[in-house]
Amino acid sequence: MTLTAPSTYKALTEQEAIRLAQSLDVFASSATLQCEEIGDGNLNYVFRITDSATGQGLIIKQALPYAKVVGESWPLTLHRATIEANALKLHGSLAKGRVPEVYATDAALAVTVMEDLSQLTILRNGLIDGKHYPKLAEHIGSYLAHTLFHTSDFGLHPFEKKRLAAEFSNPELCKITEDLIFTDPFFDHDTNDFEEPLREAAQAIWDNEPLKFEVAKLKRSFLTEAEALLHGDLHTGSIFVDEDDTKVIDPEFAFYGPIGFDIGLFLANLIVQAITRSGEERELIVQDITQTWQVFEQQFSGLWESDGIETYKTTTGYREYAIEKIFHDAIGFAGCELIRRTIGLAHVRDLDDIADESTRIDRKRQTLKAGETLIQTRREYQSIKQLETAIKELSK
Ligand code: SR1
Ligand code: MG
Repeated sequence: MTLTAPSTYKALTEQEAIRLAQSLDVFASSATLQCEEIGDGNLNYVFRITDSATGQGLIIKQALPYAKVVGESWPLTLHRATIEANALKLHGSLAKGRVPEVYATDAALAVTVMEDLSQLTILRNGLIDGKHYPKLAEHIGSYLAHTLFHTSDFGLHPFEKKRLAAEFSNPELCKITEDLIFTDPFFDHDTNDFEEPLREAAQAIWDNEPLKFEVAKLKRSFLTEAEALLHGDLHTGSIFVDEDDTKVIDPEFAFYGPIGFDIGLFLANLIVQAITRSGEERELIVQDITQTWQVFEQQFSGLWESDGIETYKTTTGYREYAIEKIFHDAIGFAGCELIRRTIGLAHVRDLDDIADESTRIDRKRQTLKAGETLIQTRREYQSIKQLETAIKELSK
């Protein structure tokens, strides 16, 4: 689909977003279109355009030349819109049905036009409301297995893999993750943000040299291990859901990195939910964590057998070694995500919206403790059931 757009960047107004939508071959020329800016993320504008008569809609997402969460003082590449659109297309071809359809893109305007998913709910919002999504673990486990296997050297010719790694070079967005997940929360840095009662716990992290040594190793893995094309920011705000469907959105942080990173971020955001819930509701989330890993492991192993191209794929122990590395990396990355969501720059509503201060601080202390434990003990877990037991203990 062609987009008639100016050839230079300009932040769209709602009226301009409507005009852009009218230039696409989607709505009837007589249609009355309405526009609403619905972006609640940290970085972009998201316009929903709707035909008032039919209810038919589409999404126009536009990157801003700065990080919306901080303002114009934090400039940010517009190229992330192209990275996001291309990652959506590639991941959508590998994990069928799990990603919104891209209708059109414009690199100069940093715009992606895509499927409207407003019949679904952002997973984080649904989870905070106490909902449970029965297909979530199956869908995300499968999405992870297919996107990560088929973009790795296990499933892709090395020429194509290196071409993709170059295409998805994303240094500015990676630097955000390097700083906000792997560095700043582990030092007394001015980007950190936490309530005063957490200072002692934060200081204990900054003083914990063995912990920081482990985080340094995880950061090095993130910096250097180009294993597969990651989503790069797979938290529960990057997923739309309902009872039957799951769609992964927002891969603007996509790049070639360690396979365990996407898995770890997703699991960490479920662990936050396990910590904020109790009883049967907590049990359901813990089961989702276990099932996500089990589905990932089973399908990744299946793809290894059916589609693997690595000559060593049948060498005794190699598949188990590769999967164990992913498991231990994921647990460590989950630990870093738990800590940064608690004392770093970018928080989560799951914790911040707990109205009662003493409960909120207790839950945040638990999240920090869970993060530290997972980072430091990650190599001790030999099975998902062992990890499940630890998560139950840490979230009590
Ligand atoms: C300045 S961006 C802050 C966070 O928002 C994104 O969703 C990423 O998680 C990033 O770390
Ligand atoms: Mg995002």
